[in-house]
Amino acid sequence: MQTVLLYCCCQKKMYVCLFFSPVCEIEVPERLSSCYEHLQRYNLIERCVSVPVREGTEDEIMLVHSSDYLEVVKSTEKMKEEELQKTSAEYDAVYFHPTTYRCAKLAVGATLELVDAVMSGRTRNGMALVRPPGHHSQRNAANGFCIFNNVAIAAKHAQKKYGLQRLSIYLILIVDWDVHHGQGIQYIFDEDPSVLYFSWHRFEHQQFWPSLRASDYDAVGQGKGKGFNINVPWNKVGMGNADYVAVFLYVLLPLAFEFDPELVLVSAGYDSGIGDPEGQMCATPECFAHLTHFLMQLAKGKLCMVLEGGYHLRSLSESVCMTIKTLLGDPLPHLSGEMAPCLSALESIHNVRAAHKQYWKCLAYESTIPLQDLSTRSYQTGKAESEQTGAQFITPQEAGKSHNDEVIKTDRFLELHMKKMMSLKPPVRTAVAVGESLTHLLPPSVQIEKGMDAKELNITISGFDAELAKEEKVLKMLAVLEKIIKKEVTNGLAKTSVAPLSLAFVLKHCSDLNVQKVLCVFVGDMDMKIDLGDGKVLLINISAKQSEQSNTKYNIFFHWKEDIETTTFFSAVTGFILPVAYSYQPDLTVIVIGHNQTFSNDGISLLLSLLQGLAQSQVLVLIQDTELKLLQDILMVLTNDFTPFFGSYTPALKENVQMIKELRQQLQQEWKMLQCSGK
Ligand code: Q9C
Ligand code: ZN
Repeated sequence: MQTVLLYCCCQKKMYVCLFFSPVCEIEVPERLSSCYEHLQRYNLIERCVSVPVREGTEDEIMLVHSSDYLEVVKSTEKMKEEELQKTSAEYDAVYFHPTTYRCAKLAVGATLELVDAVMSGRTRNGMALVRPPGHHSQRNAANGFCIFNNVAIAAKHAQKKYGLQRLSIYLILIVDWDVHHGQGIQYIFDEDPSVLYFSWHRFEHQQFWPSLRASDYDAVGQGKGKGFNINVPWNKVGMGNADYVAVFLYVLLPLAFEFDPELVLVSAGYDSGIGDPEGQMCATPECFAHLTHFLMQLAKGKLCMVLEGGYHLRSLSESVCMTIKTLLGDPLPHLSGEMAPCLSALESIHNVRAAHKQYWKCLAYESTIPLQDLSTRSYQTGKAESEQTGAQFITPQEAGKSHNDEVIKTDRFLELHMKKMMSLKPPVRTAVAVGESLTHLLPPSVQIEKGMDAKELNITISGFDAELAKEEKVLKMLAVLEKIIKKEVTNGLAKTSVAPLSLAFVLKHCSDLNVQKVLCVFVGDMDMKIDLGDGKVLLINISAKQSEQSNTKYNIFFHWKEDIETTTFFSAVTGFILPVAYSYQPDLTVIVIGHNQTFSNDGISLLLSLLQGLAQSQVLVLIQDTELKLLQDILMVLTNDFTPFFGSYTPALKENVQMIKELRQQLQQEWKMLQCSGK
């Protein structure tokens, strides 16, 4: 399965603003050519399938826009400079050029080709690199550099073409991570419950463009569409990786999984990235890899990225590369910086959750009191919070001196960062150690471990364990582990008959090989305790049995009460396990899957899939003898051959939600990503 790339290259050096317009001077052709050059440099072009672009038709454009407006745009094709300027002035922050109409049609067409490639199953996912952007444009108006609403047209097109075929409503999720509010998309789907629109945006209590009341968190949709519009206002600049990940974990992902879309469209603007003059935010390029990875878990991986904003050429280009690399299934990069969301972000998260409580089961036990007052107060004093700001790298305030200094600093930072990042890709994805009887059932892409001898492995286990360590099974398992650590493979799986003992061997070997931080997740009815007290191992025990042991920072027991239906412990994954894991930032993840009757294969697969975002995707799965289906599901996730469906959403038991809440409170000083409220 592949990733498709659409690139509107005909626009090079053509479609520019011809007259003096300080507002528009950042929207330039180099935005696209720079992305393309970076993609070439990292050899990503040849790894994608390139599809030629076409013009969108008038009918397609009129899925969203009025014919009157279409005629206005069409008429600009023949205009002279003066007229162009006059027409441009009729809209907010827009410029027209004689090629605007043609380029805008190509942007629509490219987006639709992308959707068709993904919907037809010809490809798993893809990205359209287009200009002009679309998310501000409205039925009757151009706005904010946007002429036609590419993503909104794509949603209507997909519903028309693929919804009717199946005689059912076709649910679509639109994620708008551009730093501006895509008010155009919000207006178009405001009353439509079949399109869930999510947008985060620089807002600063309505001071920031487009300064609309309708951009705040309490705009939840109208009429039948109530609950299907999610706005996350950023009331401060300087938001960074931790803030973005926190919003995904606590707002977008729970709602998106409950919504269960069949297609995900992303208004992928990169003005929310570090160094952007419009956004003034601090998220690094690798953050977009993680956001992409999260979204790949939805809709069986049917994910279409469409470029919107992004005006710092280097930041934009590197972030686009990270996005495409992730779509292709490469290992994820480390997220840099301390993982702790800032107070202002926590307030926004709290407020959105409160505003949506009545529409979503996953928020049923939320508090309802908005924190507007608190937030307004901190804005009025205008002071940055002392303990944590979202700004882990370079805040505009910090750089302070001159814009130029800031740009240079950001550039140097990006250069260093990307060098590391792009070297990430072992030739083999998955190594497996299983008994002979199973090898014929393995997918062809996996490397079957033949086993090394103890000398090669440098095992220094002595005494009691020495004999056991010589066993073939153990040796094979350690060989897989060693390949992961040495980055010869990305991940691995080993069957084991005694999981706790195997884990002990694994941890000993990790320590010998100097792995600093190992995240261990135990799933099943076991009761493990490994608190070495040095923080080198963090153990999360997920069990249906109540444990006698009490929680410590590095030894966490997670008692998931048995459900009548098999539990997809989704809320535990996004609400607890991932926040702890992202706070810890491990170098290796070991997942042990024991005997259990409680947890569904879907739940386990989803957990594993999401944990691949950590530790540069280096994961070792130890699996105790269980059914073959689970083994196959796990291999499917590890090899990334295709994206499974992780089951539909079942709301968690009240006891379980309560348990998560308590654990979160208990541990949120230690693991900062567990905070999800500004209270
Ligand atoms: N004083 C996109 O990123 N700024 N559009 C207007 C007016 C316009 C951004 C400032 C920013 C438009 C797609
Ligand atoms: Zn933007």
